Amino acid sequence: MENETKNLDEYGMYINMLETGKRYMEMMNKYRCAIMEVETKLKVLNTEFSLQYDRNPFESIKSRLKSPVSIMEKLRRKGLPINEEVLEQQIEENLFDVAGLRVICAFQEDIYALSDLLVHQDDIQLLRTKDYIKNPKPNGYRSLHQILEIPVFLKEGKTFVKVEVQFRTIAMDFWASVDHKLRYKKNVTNEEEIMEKLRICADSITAIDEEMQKIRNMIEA
Ligand code: 0O2
Repeated sequence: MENETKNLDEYGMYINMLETGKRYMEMMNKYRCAIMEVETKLKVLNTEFSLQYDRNPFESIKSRLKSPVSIMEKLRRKGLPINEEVLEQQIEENLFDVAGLRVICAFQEDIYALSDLLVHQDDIQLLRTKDYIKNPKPNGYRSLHQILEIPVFLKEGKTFVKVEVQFRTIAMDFWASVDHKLRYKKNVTNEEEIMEKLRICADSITAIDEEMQKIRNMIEA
């Protein structure tokens, strides 16, 4: 493929463009604003929940802008042609997680309650859902991923921006962050055994999440 033949200097040139080019800084700023919009919406829902039900549906929110290196790696992984003329368009049309939020909830039921309230707001369009809670990945990964499109109002007018929101429980987040760290360990000889152990841990964590949910339901019955 054309992009696979590009050398590292060219790759570096695109990273530099994304880091310092005015056009790309403006593009990244749209994603930054979109993160702020969605975060505010979630915080508003959290406040309303705590007034009505005396509990917070989420414990914390983390957000991040995808780094230029990760953007370029993902475009390459998707096999998309990379050149200066189409770079901005390739990013906007094919990468849905440049703006990313991770919402950490105590209980599984709150994940669905919160995401339902969010995606039904009339300025939000839900573009895609990947429910890795109902359909876990083979390695045991669980999270609800949703791609939203929201309007961002800039001085030159309204623009629509895609944002990825990942919802998971505290326990799922613990598993995913340990899994993420282990992925970067090189020269692992017993990879299959480790994968199997991680999958077993993911299943145990799910069993605990389900028990915790039952306990809350008993308390609130
Ligand atoms: P980072 O640094 O977390 O952003 P698509 O968006 O459909 O084009 P993709 O990216 O494969 O393709 O979509 P998917 O599967 O919905 O989501 C990928 C993201 O989910 C990853 O982001 C991780 O954040 C998370 N994720 C998915 N599977 C796993 C897993 O097995 N373990 C862990 N720890 N996280 C996972 P990135 O792109 O890896 O990077």
